[in-house]
Amino acid sequence: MKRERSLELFKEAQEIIPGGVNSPVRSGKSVGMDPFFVKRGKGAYIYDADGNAYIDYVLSWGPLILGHAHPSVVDAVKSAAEGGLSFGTPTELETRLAEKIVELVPSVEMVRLVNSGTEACMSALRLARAITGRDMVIKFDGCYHGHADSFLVKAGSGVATLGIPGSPGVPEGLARLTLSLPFNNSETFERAMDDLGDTVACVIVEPVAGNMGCMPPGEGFLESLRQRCTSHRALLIFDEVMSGFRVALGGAQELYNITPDITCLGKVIGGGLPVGAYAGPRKYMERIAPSGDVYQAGTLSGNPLAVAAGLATLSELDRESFRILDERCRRLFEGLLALAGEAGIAASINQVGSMGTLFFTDSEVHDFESSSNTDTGLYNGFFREMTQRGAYFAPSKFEASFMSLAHGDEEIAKTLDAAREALRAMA
Ligand code: KE4
Repeated sequence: MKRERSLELFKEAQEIIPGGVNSPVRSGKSVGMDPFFVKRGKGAYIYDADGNAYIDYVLSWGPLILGHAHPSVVDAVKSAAEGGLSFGTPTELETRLAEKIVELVPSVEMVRLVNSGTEACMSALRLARAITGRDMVIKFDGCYHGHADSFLVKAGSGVATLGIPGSPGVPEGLARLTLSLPFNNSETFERAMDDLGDTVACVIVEPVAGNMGCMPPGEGFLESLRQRCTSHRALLIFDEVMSGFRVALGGAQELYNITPDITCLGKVIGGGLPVGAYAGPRKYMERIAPSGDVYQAGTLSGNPLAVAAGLATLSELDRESFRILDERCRRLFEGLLALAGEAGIAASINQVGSMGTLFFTDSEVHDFESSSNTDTGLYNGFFREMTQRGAYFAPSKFEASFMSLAHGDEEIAKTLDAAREALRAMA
């Protein structure tokens, strides 16, 4: 597959954009392959600057649940644009999108729209600290909540030691207010809450994690978070930026029947344009300015084009959509697992709704440590072999791959044919 034009564009970009990309994971650094530059997308496919076609399993990292350039989304954005791009005043469609989110997400009575998942999570954290008057945050290793300082924290040396900065520029003093614990380990979490619970403002979790590969919650884990947060009067924040409208119509909170105090959303609710949201019961959300005293603001929050794209996307989704997505995604990943077995390559899969990951390991993957221990070389080899054959999976073993409603039987068959050859070439 020739990629001369992408290589030229990448060289140019690297001169004036850090790493040549506007978000690190796009660089392909972790899979040892320079990125291709995309010119357009349609349905399940993207087409690069050299005219190569790929079945897209990244889907802009989750937002495109309907596939690329869905007619009703494109039409909604076009007609919004004809009326002007941004006003900095309230517009009716923002209320309609908030209404849709309230209708579909069980725990939500009120919504504040922002521009990204990062903004949603950092604002939810500020709200939780204001409501409880406490500073401590508990998160989980391998979960990603955007790049706000309080979340760029590595687990301390010992399991229960306070956080250390996960990036230069994050102040020690701030990192120490975040405790990062092993995901899916209820016992460690409960011990930490017994010790610190009354100083904890919130526990934030990806209820189905997608930033250490796809990682479903283990038996009783979410229940333990809910129970301990209630008993210690800490807020439980579900970061559903990725799992929202991706694992079920009502997100992971519907799928696992757990009620969080605050929900963070993004990706699908913008349909590919920049929208994030944090949401929850009225009693909490009314604390947000200007109805309350917790400040948060944004020039382009609720932008008319972004809201039009999000509303058009959500309006196409129903419970049948998620039955179809789950069936197809399961068929794809079970097919990949079987082909790895045929090639004599140890593998395991995690799949929930329309997201999944093929891990190269002979054991079950249930947390960040077991995900880290999977074979990176084999994953990267699989990624490169599949991309060469026109199937674009997540360019990192720590990312999830996604399907859209545009991925049908033909795409699954073509992908499994490519995987049969790829895995044989790797064996
Ligand atoms: P954004 O600020 O990137 O819109 O959202 C941050 C975020 C928050 N919460 C979860 C669960 C997320 O997955 C994300 C962002 N996801 C990454 C991919 N794992 C976005 C891709 C990127 O960083 O370029």
